[in-house]
Amino acid sequence: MTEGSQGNDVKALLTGDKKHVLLLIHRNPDGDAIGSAYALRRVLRRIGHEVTVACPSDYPFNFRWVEGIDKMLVGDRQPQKVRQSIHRAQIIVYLDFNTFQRIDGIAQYLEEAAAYTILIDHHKEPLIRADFQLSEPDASSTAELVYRFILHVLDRADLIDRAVAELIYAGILTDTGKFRHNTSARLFRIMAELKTAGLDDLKIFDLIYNSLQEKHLRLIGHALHNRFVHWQEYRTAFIYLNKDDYRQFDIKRGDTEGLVNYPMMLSDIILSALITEQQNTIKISLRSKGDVDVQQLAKRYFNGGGHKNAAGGYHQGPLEQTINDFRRAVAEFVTAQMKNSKSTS
Ligand SMILES: [Mn+2]
Repeated sequence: MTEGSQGNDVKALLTGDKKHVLLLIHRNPDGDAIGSAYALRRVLRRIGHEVTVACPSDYPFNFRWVEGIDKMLVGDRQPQKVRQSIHRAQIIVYLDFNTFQRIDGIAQYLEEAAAYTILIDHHKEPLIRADFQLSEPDASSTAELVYRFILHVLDRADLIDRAVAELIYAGILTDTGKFRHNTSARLFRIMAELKTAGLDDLKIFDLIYNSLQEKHLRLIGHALHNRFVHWQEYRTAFIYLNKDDYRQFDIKRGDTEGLVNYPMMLSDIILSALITEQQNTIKISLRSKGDVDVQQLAKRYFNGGGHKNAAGGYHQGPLEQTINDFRRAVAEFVTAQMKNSKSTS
C-alpha cells in the first residue's frame, strides 16, 4: 500500500465536499473492471459525490444486472461525452489497467485533464503514474484492492453493504477463474467479510456464469469439434475462430469469454490459447498452469502482457500466419520453460 500521508490526502479529498469523480476501466471490460468500478461508484455516491463510469467499449451481456451500468459512457459510441466527463472530473480513478493502451482513444483526452488521479490495479509493472497509487500485483483482483481501499483508505467499512459486496465478489470470482488462481488467506478472509455483509454468492455466480444463450453452447460445440488444435509435443492446445465463425454464430463482444479455459481441461496441458480473427487484427488470449509464465510469451512475441497464468496480445495476421508464428513462439518458449523446470526440480 502507498504511504500513509498520501492515503490521508485521498481520504480528505474523498470525504470532503461533493466532487465530480470519473472512473475509467479498460476496453472489453471484464468482471473485475466492472465489479471494481460499480462497487466504488456506489460507495462514492453514498458519500455525496457525482460519479461517472467510462470505458472504450461496451459491457458484456452477463453484467446487465449491475445497477447503473446502462449509464456507462462508451468511448466507441460517445467519444465527446467521455471527453466532457474528463474535463469536468476533479478526480479520475484508473481501475484494473496499468497502461493507457488499454483505454485506446480515451487516453488522448487525459492530457487535457486537471484532475487528481488515482490508480487502483493489480497488473505487474504499471506504466501509469497517478497522484495516489494502490498497485499490488499480488492481489487477486482490482476488486480486492477496491475493497481494501474502501476499508483502509476511505476508512468506511460501514459502506460495504450487500450490493457493494456482490460487486466486489463479481470481480474476485471472475479474476481468480472461480477461485483457482491468485488466491490467498487474505482473500478468503475478505470473502468471509463479504458473506457477513449479506453476499448471496450463488445468485451472483448464476448471473455471471449460468446465463448463456443457445448460440453460446453451439459455439462451444463448434469450437471444440472444428476449431481445436492439440500440440502434444508442446503440451499446448488452442482454439481459433475466424471471421466466418463470428458471422455464423453471431459472436458479439464477450461471447468468446471462457473459451480459452477449455483446452486447460486436458490433463497434460501447460499452455492454452484462444486465437480470434478481429476486424483489423488477430487477438491472442493465453492461459497456463503452474510456473509457465505466459505474460513473458505475450510480451516477447505478441506485443501484449498480463499476468503469469493469464495474458494476451495481438498479431497482424492473417490467421494462418498467426497460427504459424504462434507455433514457432510456443516451440521456442515451451522448450525453454520445460528445460528451466527440469533444471530447478
Ligand atoms: Mn483484473
